[in-house]
Amino acid sequence: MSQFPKDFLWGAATAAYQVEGAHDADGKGLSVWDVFSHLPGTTHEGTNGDVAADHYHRFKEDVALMAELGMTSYRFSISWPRVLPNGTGEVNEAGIKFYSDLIDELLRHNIRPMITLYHWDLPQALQDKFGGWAGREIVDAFDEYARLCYQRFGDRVDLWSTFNETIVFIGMGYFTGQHPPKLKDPKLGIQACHHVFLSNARAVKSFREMGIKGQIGFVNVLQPNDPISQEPEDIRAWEIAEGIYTHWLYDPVLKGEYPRDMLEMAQAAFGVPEFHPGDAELLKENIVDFIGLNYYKREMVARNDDVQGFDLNTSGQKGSGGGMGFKGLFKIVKNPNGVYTDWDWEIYPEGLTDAIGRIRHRYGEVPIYITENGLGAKDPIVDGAVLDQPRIDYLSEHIRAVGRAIEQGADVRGYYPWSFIDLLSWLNGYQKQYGFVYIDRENNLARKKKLSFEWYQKVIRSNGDEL
Ligand code: BGP
Repeated sequence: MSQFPKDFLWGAATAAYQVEGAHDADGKGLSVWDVFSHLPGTTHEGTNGDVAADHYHRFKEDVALMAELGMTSYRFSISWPRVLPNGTGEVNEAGIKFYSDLIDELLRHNIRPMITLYHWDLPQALQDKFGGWAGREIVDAFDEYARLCYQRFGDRVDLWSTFNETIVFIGMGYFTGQHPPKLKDPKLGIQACHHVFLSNARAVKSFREMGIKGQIGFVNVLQPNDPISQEPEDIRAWEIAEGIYTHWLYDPVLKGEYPRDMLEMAQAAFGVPEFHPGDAELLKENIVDFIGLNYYKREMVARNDDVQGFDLNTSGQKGSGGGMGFKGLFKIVKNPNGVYTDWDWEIYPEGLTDAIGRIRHRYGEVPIYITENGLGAKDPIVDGAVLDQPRIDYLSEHIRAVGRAIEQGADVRGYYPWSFIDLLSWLNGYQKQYGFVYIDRENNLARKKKLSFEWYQKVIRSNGDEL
């Protein structure tokens, strides 16, 4: 008997910049990623999302494949500059129509849409106007954008999340300089992060004020860090890492306040975040309905004897760089006994059960969706077939890990592997594949089902029994 509830959602995820292409079609404005990826030396061999999977033009074909796969939900993001080319003001009706048609197509196939409002493609116009997330004006701009989306799509969509992985777009954008806006300025980064939390709270408030029927959440990547040893210095380093990776990112949206120890540390070191009157109440009154949890890997934490104070160098791993400016207080090290992917991400399924357990321990019984989980690999093609057995192994172990969390009593409501189709990996181009569907980039972006497609079909059909 399956541990998964009868109405458990079996989905898959994508994000606008990584899948849509059509980066300047039909009145769309440029995003910070459209600009950044065209700067020399920013991405793997200069790859960008200009075309990506061309999902913008082929969404009907893609939704038909989702239906064939048996998906009951699809997590995708809206490109802010596609619907509001300047970030605020004039609406691009062609952009609205694209999402509206996509939603209708999904519903026609009984696939429940889950929308992410912000998956990193900020309108460049807002970056230029007031410094993007670093400017307080962003809070009003985001609210305007969120309201537009609720108004146009809220009649048909009942699962929403505001932000995807703040630690990554703020950490890599403001601490390590690997993402737009390419800064290494922790003070600004912490303030920008505060604006993200305020924007989330305002968008949650609007969602409720507008009476949208459904739930709204916040998505973080959660790598349960473990200390490399039980020595007190490593344990202390791990506590700080946990404070930054988890408490800093979930407390403001689930408890409506910052973790006190981390807040004191940030204010002592950088004098931020700066609060305006009403900020604390706004956070307190607008906690989210659910959390989305993205999980790929574990990271091991050790004391950092190499640097004094703050170190902004990155270990080269996404999500580990920067550590919100406190990386000097710990470092990420390799697990000598770990199993790693070709991109050096530790494969550790137990970590997913563990991550869910840590959330329940700190925040109680909050509904959880696993909004991303997957294996990035160069899939072998043998006689024309895409044989991604390692992906099947990875996903089945992680689904088992979700099942164990449910057995322990966790309220997990859905699972969205990353990703439905092969798409752009932000800094790694198209060579790091995640999809159930392969895209032949030499042959007019033809879609081809991988071995994992058939496997996931069975998983869904058996509600997680046949792994
Ligand atoms: C998450 C992002 C996704 C996706 C995934 C895989 O952090 O939310 O957008 O990119 O990671 O990461 P990568 O493409 O770097 O392997």
